[in-house]
Amino acid sequence: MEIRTDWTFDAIKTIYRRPLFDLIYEARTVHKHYHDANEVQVCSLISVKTGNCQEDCGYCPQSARYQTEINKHSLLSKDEVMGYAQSAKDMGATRVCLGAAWRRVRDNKEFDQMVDIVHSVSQLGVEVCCTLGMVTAEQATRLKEAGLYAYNHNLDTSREFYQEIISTRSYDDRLNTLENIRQANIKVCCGGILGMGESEDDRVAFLHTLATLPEHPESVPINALVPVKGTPLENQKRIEIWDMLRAIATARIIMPGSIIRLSAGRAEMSLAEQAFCFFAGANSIFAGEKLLTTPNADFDEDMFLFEKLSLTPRPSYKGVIKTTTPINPVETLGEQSL
Ligand code: SAM
Ligand code: DTB
Ligand code: SF4
Repeated sequence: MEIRTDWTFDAIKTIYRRPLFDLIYEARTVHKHYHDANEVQVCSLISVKTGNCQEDCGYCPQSARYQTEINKHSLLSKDEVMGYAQSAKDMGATRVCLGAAWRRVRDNKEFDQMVDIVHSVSQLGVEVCCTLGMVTAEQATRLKEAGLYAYNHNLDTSREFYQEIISTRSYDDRLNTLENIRQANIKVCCGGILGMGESEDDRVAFLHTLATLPEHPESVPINALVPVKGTPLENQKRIEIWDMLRAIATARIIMPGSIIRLSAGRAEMSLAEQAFCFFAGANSIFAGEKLLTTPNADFDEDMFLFEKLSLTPRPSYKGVIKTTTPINPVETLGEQSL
């Protein structure tokens, strides 16, 4: 159960293909050695700049190339963002992710403003994550100095399938930004989307790429595609829960110390399906009425589920400690009760 970055594709495929109950049982065992077993982190998303993006990501309602019904707006003021961030904190979020529909960060006034926003939000005592597109090493360093905790930059799928979904940038562009973030000593948040029409091998290859990066991303968002009207993927069939579970459990086993975030797509999942995802190793959600542009799961229902499953919110800035004994072991029954 050591943390390894030398996984082979075949080893991961074997894990992924195991009988589902065996796969989840192993994932749960690994989970209990690396994480407080019944903790789930509550995060919040704020779309600080929405729409008009130059990229052509086939899943994304924010690309300027597609006709979608979103509320486009330029970069929000610091006061507006602080208002949303404070509400997110009040609701119980310990991590706030600021998303901008940019292809890449440019060294201009807007970036200066973004750096200032990061600084102020980090003063609230929440983990601040940003997702602003491609960044250089220098830009990453500026964000780090402003107090940025993590940067989200998804690989989204396998290298092979990537070009079917996006033509305006390459997989290597993504990897390059991830390296710049690492160099700046910012925590890496990198995951992907399931249900874009990729094959099982694409999913395994995607997980393989994540688990063989020089260091595992500390945070791995697993999104189920939200098909949005007007995007090329609007008619994609919803991913089956069984495939979500396999991907989450496999990610948990091969990247034991990472936080696996059950991200987009929860609004379409039943509470029982979501509970199953937590059991398979997911330990974070985005809460609040919206993701970036699409509706999210209902907050009251999230809290209801936490209560039913006796889950507690994970505090901010919590590191990972590997123990030799499971954290929160199930108490064994005494002789007399048998
Ligand atoms: N522009 C930046 C970038 O591409 O890195 C940041 C924002 S982008 C919206 C962040 C991530 O949201 C994408 O990498 C993708 O994984 C996810 N995403 C976007 N649209 C989605 C959709 N319709 N369903 C599920 N996930 C989606
Ligand atoms: C991630 O992997 N998922 C979040 C976060 N990182 C930025 C975004 C999901 C966006 C879903 C589509 C939307 O609401 O626009
Ligand atoms: Fe732009 Fe990011 Fe959407 Fe791609 S995923 S179109 S880069 S906002």
